Amino acid sequence: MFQVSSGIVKQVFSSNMHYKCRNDVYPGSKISRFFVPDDKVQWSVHYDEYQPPTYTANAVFGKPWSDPEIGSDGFNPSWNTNDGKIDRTCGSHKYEIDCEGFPINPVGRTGLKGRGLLGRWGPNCAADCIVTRWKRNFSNNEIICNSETNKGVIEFVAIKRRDCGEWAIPGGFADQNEHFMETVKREFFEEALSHTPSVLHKDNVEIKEQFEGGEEVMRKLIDNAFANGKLVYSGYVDDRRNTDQAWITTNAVNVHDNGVLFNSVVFKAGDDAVDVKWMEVDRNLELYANHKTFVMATAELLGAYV
Ligand code: RP5
Repeated sequence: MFQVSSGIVKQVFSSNMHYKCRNDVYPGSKISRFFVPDDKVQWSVHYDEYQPPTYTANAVFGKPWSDPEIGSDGFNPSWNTNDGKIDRTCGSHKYEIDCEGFPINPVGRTGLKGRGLLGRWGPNCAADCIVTRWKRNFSNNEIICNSETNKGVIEFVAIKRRDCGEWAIPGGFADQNEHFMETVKREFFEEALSHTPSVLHKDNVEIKEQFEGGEEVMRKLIDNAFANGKLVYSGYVDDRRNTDQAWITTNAVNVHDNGVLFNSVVFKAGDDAVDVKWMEVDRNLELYANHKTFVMATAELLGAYV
């Protein structure tokens, strides 16, 4: 269905560390996580004192996008598999299930049990897109190069998250049965173009005005650009909502524009985003979760300055 070429696929699992889901008050709550120092993150290291609190936000229960409690009648999740509706895989790595039937965070301790704000036990599949273009000189349209490395500089579309005010790449959770290429496109339209698929209709006046050259043409160009997207990262996200028993995974896709397409698009923040802009790739970037890793993998793939 989708031709997804893989660039540099980076996977972050047990050999790596997570930071953003430790040692803080859990978002949207007053629950403090149990303190987990760096050297006690890995499950293989004994931490006899470890007694994390359990928390699942009320908003999670009974939603179409959330699981029932572990042990509930009729709830028999197929861990580590994609049953066609819900993807419970975690990249190419398998996660363990404890003796009480709870999936175990593959990176390690987070200081909290339960699901927090996440709907699924174990992996919660998201998808992210890194829409890039070369940074060009306005006067002669030449690519601007970094003076030390002489490599071209790229810019990417960043959104400011409504929940925490941090800059991020556009992304969101996959709907049931949804291929991640569909998720990235949908999320990009929702967060960076302020349009949900329901209003992406060819007779929509607002979108016609937004796109020079006609909405139909622009839709095709954007579809083409996304169809040529390259998978740059697949795996664990160091998200502040992760717990010992529920965590976010993503497929991050690069959509590179050689300069004609997204220049004619007026970005407008929508849905979970309050702002949107082109941001330059730089070593000192600060982004939500581990989105910087995905952006850096993209720059590497494009042979750009990192
Ligand atoms: C991150 O949270 C993912 O990388 C994705 O960008 C995002 C999904 O959550 P929402 O933006 O839908 O809250 O972990």
